[in-house]
Amino acid sequence: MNKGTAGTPSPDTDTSASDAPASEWKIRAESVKEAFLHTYNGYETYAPFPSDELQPLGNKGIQNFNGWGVTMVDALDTMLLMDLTDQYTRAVAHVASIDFSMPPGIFGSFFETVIRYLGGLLSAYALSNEPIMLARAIELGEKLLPAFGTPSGLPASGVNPKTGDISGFSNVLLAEMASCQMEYKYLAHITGRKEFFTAADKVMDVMANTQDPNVYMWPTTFSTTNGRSIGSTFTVGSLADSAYEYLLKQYLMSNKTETHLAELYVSSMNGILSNLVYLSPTRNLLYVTDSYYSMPIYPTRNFEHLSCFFPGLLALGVSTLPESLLPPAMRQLHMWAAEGIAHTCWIMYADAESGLGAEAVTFDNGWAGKPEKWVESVEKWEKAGKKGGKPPGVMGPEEGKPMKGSKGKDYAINKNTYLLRPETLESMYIMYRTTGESKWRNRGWRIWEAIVAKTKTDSGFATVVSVDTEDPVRQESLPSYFLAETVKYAYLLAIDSDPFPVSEFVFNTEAHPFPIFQWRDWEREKWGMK
Ligand code: DMJ
Repeated sequence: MNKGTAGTPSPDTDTSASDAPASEWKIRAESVKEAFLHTYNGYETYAPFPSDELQPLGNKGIQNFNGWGVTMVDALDTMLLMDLTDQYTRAVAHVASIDFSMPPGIFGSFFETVIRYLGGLLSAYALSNEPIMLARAIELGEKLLPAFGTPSGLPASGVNPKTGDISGFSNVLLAEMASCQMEYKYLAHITGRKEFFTAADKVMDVMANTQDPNVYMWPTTFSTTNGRSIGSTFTVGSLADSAYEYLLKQYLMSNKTETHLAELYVSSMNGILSNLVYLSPTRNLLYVTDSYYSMPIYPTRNFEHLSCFFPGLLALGVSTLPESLLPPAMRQLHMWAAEGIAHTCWIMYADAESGLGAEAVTFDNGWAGKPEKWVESVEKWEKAGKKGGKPPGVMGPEEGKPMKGSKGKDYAINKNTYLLRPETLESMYIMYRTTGESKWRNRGWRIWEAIVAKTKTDSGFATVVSVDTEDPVRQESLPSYFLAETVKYAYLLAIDSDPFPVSEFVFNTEAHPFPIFQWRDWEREKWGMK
């Protein structure tokens, strides 16, 4: 029995006022490590390399991400973090033997291959200095480069690493095109090879030239033929998410030198806060949503689990950006939004009968019209004398309690699954590490307890349906990001000191830590860096 996770989870308890002693956190960290081992043993036993993922009910392997052992590669740095030497040693041998090929006519997802495989190899290299990790990362980076061979230079959605053929019907999603820069730039830096830098950085030029002048965001789809946006909606969730994340993170990874990207980050965050953030009608829950295409923007009120990385991103920006890029009033607004939305992300779990957050909900403002934008509510609150010290949507200690039952919650679940996703734990971790407030650590821990109680199987963990019931039904799926991200964030929350402080590391969107580095003068000059 995992000591730290025994018993029924009680995610509906607001534990913000209490904290466990250090000895208890030690036990909790050990229990997360046991959860990793339980799952990885299941993978090694029933879905051995090069299986991609374990099917956690039937105890079989499945090839769903190129057939190169994605669970193993995605989990390399978690093994290093947890000092799992035996597992890592076996994995090194597997990495050496991966056959990065694919039959002609088959295409791997450029985005997934970059964030999971390339990101996994690169961070394993950064943490272990193991030469084979770098050798395989270089090989994979080269094999994926043909993706950029479109007329616009935007990467194609799919690529065959053996033939170099590309696919994707001339369209690419915002997240797909703008979430390869950390990986390719770090690869460029450690190899000294310009082609890795220029291919990825060209996408940033397109971003700079296509930011919508009204809302300071980017639509979700682009043409790889002419480099223009063709999407019709704005969102920070699915299809877009990590594009916004990588703007800040490239700046941080380059030791705060790629300032033009930080500027794009700040203006786009302001655009999101001004256009996509709303309050629920009675509970004052702050949420970020998507827009139907219309000017001015009309909110769908859809709120996705995927968007729960957003409060953590805002908090990371607040804790790292200098005043010249994020002046005090703006910084305060970003932090309020981070606090308010992180609270709502936690509430999604704490409200649910299972203790697990739904994949997506729809907020109902109770009237047919357009809800008031949060920034307008903040303005009114300021004009009225800043009652209570915190604006609407940012909860004081006695506010914003979880609720059970189907009535009065201000939202209805529209996708009733929990897919073992990491975003809320990620934000709890960043909120805790950047603010030092233990309520985020405690809330994250309650979430982790619910995950263990409701999704564990004999061989691993499983995605579930019906999070609004006490006993959600387990499904035949265990995505590789569970070991790469969800388990890693739970562990990082539980251990005492952070091995990846924001002053030294930046995570890619698959939670692979990359070290912060300084571009050398010759790189800046020869590669024509801004
Ligand atoms: C992960 O693969 C990455 O975090 C990605 O950016 C989007 N979400 C999934 C996990 O939910």
